[in-house]
Formats: sequence, structure tokens, C-alpha cells
Amino acid sequence: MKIAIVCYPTFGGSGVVATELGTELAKRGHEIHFITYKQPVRLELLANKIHFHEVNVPEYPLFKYQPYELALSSKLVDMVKLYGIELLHVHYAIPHAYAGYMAKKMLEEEGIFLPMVTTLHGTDITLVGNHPFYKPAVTFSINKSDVVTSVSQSLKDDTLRLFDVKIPIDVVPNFIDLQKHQKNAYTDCQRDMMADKDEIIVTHVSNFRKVKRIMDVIHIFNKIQKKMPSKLMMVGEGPEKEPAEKLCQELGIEDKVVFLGNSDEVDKILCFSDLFLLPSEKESFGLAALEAMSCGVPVISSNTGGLSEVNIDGVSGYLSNVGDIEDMTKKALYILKDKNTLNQFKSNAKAAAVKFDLHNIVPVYEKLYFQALENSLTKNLTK
Ligand code: GMT
Repeated sequence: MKIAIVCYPTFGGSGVVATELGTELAKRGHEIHFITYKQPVRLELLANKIHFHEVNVPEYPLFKYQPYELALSSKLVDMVKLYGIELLHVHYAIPHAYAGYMAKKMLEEEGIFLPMVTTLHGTDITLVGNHPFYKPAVTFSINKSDVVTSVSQSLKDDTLRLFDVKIPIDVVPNFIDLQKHQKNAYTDCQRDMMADKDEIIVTHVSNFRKVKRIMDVIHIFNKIQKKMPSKLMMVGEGPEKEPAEKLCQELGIEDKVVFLGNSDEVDKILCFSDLFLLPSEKESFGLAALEAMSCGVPVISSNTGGLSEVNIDGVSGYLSNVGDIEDMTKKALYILKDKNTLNQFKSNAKAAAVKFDLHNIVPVYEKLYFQALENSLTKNLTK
């Protein structure tokens, strides 16, 4: 099948999932066209059957805001016609589902029917999409999709609670390429580059937005490092980075916390990590937690959103209420208390990640694509 994938190309779970999905679909014989404003970060090479089409939005002095949706829908129309694309998969509803629907309508005028699959990822529903400024357009574009998926049961429940959705939502969890992770299983982790032999390595990976509760990460680590020699790896960039650096200075732990910025080597960093912290305010799934688990790193997370569908309490790590730093610290110290306990949690984390292997999940998307084709055909025949 010829498939167009629209996503955010930056560091962030939805873009990562979309990129990995497209890459695997190409391996399975589909022709994939990524359409976005920049080459997706994890799209390492433009392999056979993978194309990338950049959406350009020319500057014009009259515009306070550049009309990206307009440029995206025009690009979609052009690429669908040029390459004979048969299906559109948009990741993150805002504004992708809206632009996708406009493209669909434009193509319909020319007798081309383009089924659209919309994958809801998180804040497109919970934080941003639910805002009164966006809600009517988000509701409309969800209902106009031929197939809608959400990355967790929790996100599906949120969507049904917050929006007047009239079509079914399929839960398709996020995934990781376990084979790739195993192939990359760095045996020489260069751990000694980051910490002394007796030091525990705690890691956090995110885009450092408020919703990630970065200050909780620092406070939890501060309490851990008082009990045992340890280092904290902070991976990512975002608005909370500077305040976090300041807090480390105030607490006098700046020499124990390493801010690594955005990294293409998350696997390597996880390889030498002993514990992963994800105390988010909201998290529809928590792809970062799954990546950690697949590298054998136990997770201390909040119990918000879909995190309990990924991180199994008492098995791959522990979950606590949002903001309960004391409980998170207590549980972290329990995992780290001795080598045997830590090793048990490490192997449990790895085992719990297996069900999210891409080979289990990508065929589910493929099946839904055929369903979308059918839905679109039925809709258009009955018009
Ligand atoms: O929704 C966001 O905040 C951005 C989005 C992203 O692009 O990283 O994150 C969401 O989608 C990820 C991939 O499906 C999930 O793993 C994250 O949990 C989810 N983030 C939130 O719900 C805050």
C-alpha cells in the first residue's frame, strides 16, 4: 500500500512512534511518504520505499501566524496525486487531522478518495485539544476520520469523556523494536565515563515541559543521593531545563546531575542506567518508560494516564500518586537497596517490555489500514 504519514518530526514520542512505524511498514513492502516540516529525527536514512516531502510555509509580512495547516493540506493533495498515495495516517490530532480532512475534501472534488487514520497521542486530547479554542475543530476532525486509534485505554477513556466522539476508537499501544534494542545492547556501556564504580545511575528523558514535573525528578534524586552514592542523567531540552539547573545549584547537587541535552544515543545512556524516573502530571502512555524498560531499567513513575498500562506496579518498577515525592523516593530506594533486588527489577522490566514489541503491534495497524480503506469505500458508495 502507498501510505502518507504526517507527524511532528521533533524529539517526542508521537514523532518517534510514527517514524518507527513507517520504517517497519517499508520493510514489510509498503511505500511510505513522510510529510512534515523537517526530516523526522529518528529517520536515519531514506531507505528503499521511504520518501520524505518537506512542507514549506513561506513567510509573508501580513501573517502574524504562518498558515501551516494550509501548506500541509496543499502538500498532501499534491503528493497524493503525484505518487498515487492510497491512505493517510496522521499522528497527533492537532492540526494534522484537520489538515488531513481538508486534503481529503479537496481530493474528493477530483474523484480521489483518501481514507484517513488518526492516531491520538496525548496532549492533543488531554491538555491542548480539550481547550475551548480548539475543541470544536478537534472533535470534528476526529469524527471525520475513517479510523481512530489511541495509544492507551486511558487515552481512549479520556477522549470519550472529553469529546463527543461518534466513531469507534481502537486502542493500539505504542511499541519499540526490541530486536534493534537487543542488537544495540551495549555490553561496554562506558558507564565509568559517567559515574564511579560504586555510584547508582538514575536517568530521566523528556522534552522538559511542565507536564513532566521536572522539579520532582530533581527532588527525588536529591533524596536518593543522600542515602547512596549516585548520579542523575537528565536527557532532553525544554522550558523546564533552566529552572531545573537552578534548583540543582540551590540544593548543592550540580556536580551530581548531568544535563545531556537532546540525544540520539538514548539507548546507550539507558544501557548504563539503574533507575528511570517519570513523575509526570499527565502521560497517555509514556514511551520513554517503555524504552527504559526494554533496556532493563526499572521505572519509578506517577500513576497518571496510561502509565499503569506500561509500568507494572511492583514488577517493572513502582507507581505513585502525582507529586508524591516521598513515596517515589521510598520505592526507588527499595529497588536500589541491594544488587539482587535491583537485578530482579531489571530483568522484570525487560520482560514486561516484550508485549510491546513492534512485531506484535505493526500488523494491528496494517489491519486497520485495510479497514479504513473499506470504511472509506462504503462511505463514498453510499453518498
Ligand atoms: O502529547 C504530548 O505531549 C506530546 C507527545 C509526543 O509527541 O511526545 O507525547 C504523547 O505521546 C507519546 C507517544 O504516543 C506518549 O508516549 C506520551 O505519553 C504522550 N504525552 C503525554 O500524554 C503528556
